[in-house]
Amino acid sequence: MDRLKEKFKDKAIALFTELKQTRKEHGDTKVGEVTLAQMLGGMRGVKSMLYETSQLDPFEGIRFRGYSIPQLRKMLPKAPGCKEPLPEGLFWLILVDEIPTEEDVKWVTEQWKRRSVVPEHTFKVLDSLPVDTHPMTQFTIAISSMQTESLFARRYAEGLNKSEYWDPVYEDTMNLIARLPRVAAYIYRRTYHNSDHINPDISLDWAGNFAHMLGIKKPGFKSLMRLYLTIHADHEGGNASAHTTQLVGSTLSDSYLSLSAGMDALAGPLHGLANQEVIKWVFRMIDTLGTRQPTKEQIADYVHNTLAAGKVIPGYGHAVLRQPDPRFMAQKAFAEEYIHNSDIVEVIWKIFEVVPPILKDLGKVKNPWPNVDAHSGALLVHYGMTEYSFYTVLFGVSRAMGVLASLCWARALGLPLERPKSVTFEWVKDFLKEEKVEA
Ligand code: CMX
Repeated sequence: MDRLKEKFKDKAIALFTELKQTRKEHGDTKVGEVTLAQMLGGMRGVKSMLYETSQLDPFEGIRFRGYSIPQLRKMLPKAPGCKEPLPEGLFWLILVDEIPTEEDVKWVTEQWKRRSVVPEHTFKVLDSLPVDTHPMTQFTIAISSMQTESLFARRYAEGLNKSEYWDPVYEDTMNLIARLPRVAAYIYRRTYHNSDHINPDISLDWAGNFAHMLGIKKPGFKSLMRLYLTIHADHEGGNASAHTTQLVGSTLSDSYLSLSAGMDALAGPLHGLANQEVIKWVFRMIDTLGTRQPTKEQIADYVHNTLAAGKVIPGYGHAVLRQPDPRFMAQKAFAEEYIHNSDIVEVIWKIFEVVPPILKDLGKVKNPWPNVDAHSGALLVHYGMTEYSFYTVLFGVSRAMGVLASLCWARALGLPLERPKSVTFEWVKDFLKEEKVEA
């Protein structure tokens, strides 16, 4: 058994035992109540999932196994000559709740290299799609097409004991994460570069090799990819991509099918697709105003026009956060350190000054601050990746680490099929009538 799997197994057995005992002793303890507003309002704040790998605080933002992004930028191992963390280290941390050593991270890099061969039929499936198919659609199709490789599906069909589910889910997870950069780069090169594909460079780490296969040569892009793929990985369990992966996985669909479903959720404009919507909105603003250096007054007018047209300001607001997203701030810090004299980055920073007071004035927006998607596009444009329809695929490659590590935990802890209760509006009205009578 490999070293990461062994560690995971030990931790999983310990938590499984503790969880079982806790449920037995405290199963009837209430952890909260659900109001009608929560039921009709997208279940905000309803505590109803167990999800081990990260936790979100409205004011502090994300913590991966207790560590903030600034802490991880310092603590996680790095590639030679690069100041940004290696995503391999984040995966190790969220899977087994330990900061990895340099050696651990090198081991993950090697593992993912060895497991990175994409089945030939996946390339054929992609090549059969119209080239203007949205990259996120290509991505989810490619992930589903690799399901032919699922060890979990094969071993389940052979009659797997449920105490062993976690084992092939771990194997599928490692294989799938290893293959995603090649799949994503293939989609990018076929869609925007006439299928002029670039072979992997096996001397590089997971994110560095991804940057290489995308074909973006500007110095600093590999560092950006290492940071980008680290900070987008996980955002606790209730967000749409994580929850979808967990829900589909709870039916014992394998890692491939579960991730593909999660990526379908990420592809919506209120979730991951917002990163493409932000830059599209910024480009349109620049075109409409006829300048790459708009004033704050011009931006404010444009924001008011967007709102008056009944649209949201992409990249702003959040279902949980109530402060500027630390993932936004990490990207801003990256730009302050490495990017000088970029019109597009300056525009993002001016928007950051202009939008929050306008959204606050609306009186209904609970969080007027930028989220992760408000900054990422400007960084990518700076390095030469202007094809914004691809941006959500980058988010997806990273998010796979969080949601699949959590899927390993879900199977190791024996979490059951998810099946919440729904009611009709008729039921709600009857319930309210009865409540009134009793009061
Ligand atoms: N621009 C304009 N209006 C906004 C807004 C924004 N950026 N954010 C919220 N609002 C509006 C909502 O549409 C809602 O209006 P109605 O009552 O008329 O329907 C009202 O403010 C209250 O919404 P909320 O409780 O503050 O926010 P929600 O939890 O319902 O929604 C989110 C959160 C992210 C969907 C929302 O803020 C939004 O649409 N933002 C823009 C899209 C975006 O950036 N999404 C990416 C999120 C991060 C990610 O998942 O990647």
